[in-house]
Amino acid sequence: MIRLHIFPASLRGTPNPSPFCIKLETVLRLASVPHEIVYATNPAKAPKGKLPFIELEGERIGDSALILERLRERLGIDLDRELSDSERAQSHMIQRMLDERLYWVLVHSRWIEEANWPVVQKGFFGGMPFPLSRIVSAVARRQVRAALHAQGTGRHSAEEIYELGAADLAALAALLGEREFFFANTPSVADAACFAYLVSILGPDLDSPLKEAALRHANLVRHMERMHALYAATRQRRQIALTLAA
Ligand SMILES: N[C@@H](CCC(=O)N[C@@H](CS)C(=O)NCC(=O)O)C(=O)O
Repeated sequence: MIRLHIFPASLRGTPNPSPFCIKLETVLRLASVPHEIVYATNPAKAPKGKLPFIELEGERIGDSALILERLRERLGIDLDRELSDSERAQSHMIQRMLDERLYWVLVHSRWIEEANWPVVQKGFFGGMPFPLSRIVSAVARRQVRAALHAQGTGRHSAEEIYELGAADLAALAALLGEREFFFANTPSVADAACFAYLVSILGPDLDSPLKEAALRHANLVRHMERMHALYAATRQRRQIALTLAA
C-alpha cells in the first residue's frame, strides 16, 4: 500500500495548504489507486525536507514530479497514458510553469500580502499555544521571505509578481479553451496540477490580484469546479468501499 505523507488541511476552502500535496492526492484518487494518507506537520523529517513524499515498497520518495515518475515506472500509474508525445510535452510545460513560477506568486499572496497574513498565520500556526505561535510564525515568515528572494520572485514589486502570475493564468486559460479537460475526455496530470493551483488560489478566503486574475477566466473557474467534484466523488467512493468492507 502506498503511504502518502501530506500536510493536514489547515486553510479553509482548500483540501490542503500545499498545491503539490493536492496534485498528488488528486492523481491517486483519479487513478483509483489505494493509498493511505499520513498527516505530517514537520517537513524537516521528509526525505527532502519538503512535503509531499510517499513510502513505496519500503522506499521514501520526495518531490511530486519524481513521485509521479516512480509511480508510472514501478506501478504503471499513468493518467497521461492516452496522451500523444506533443500533449505530454505540453503537460510537462504546464506542470513546470505552475510548480516553478505560479507557486511562488501564490506563496507571495499568502505569506507576504499583509491583509492575508493574519488568516494564513491563524490557519498554519493557530493550533500552537500563545506566544509560541507568534514566535514560530514570525520565524517561518522570515524564512519564506528569504526563500522568495533566493528564488527570485521576492526581488520583484508586488505589481510585477501579480503581473507574472496573471500571465501564467492567461496562458492556462488559452490552452484549455472551452474543453472540459486539457487533452482528453478524462482528466490527466495537467488537469490535476491545474486544479491544485486553482483551488489554492480561489478556495481560501484570501483576496489578492492573483485571485482577481483567476476569476477573470470563467473557463478556469469551471475547470476547478469540475475537478473539485471529481476529487470529492472519488473520496466518497473510497469511503463507501471502506464502509462496505467493514
Ligand atoms: N518540488 C517539490 C516542492 C514541494 C514543496 O515545496 N513543499 C512545500 C510546501 S508547498 C514544503 O514542504 N515546504 C516546507 C519547507 O520548505 O520547509 C514537489 O514537487 O513536491
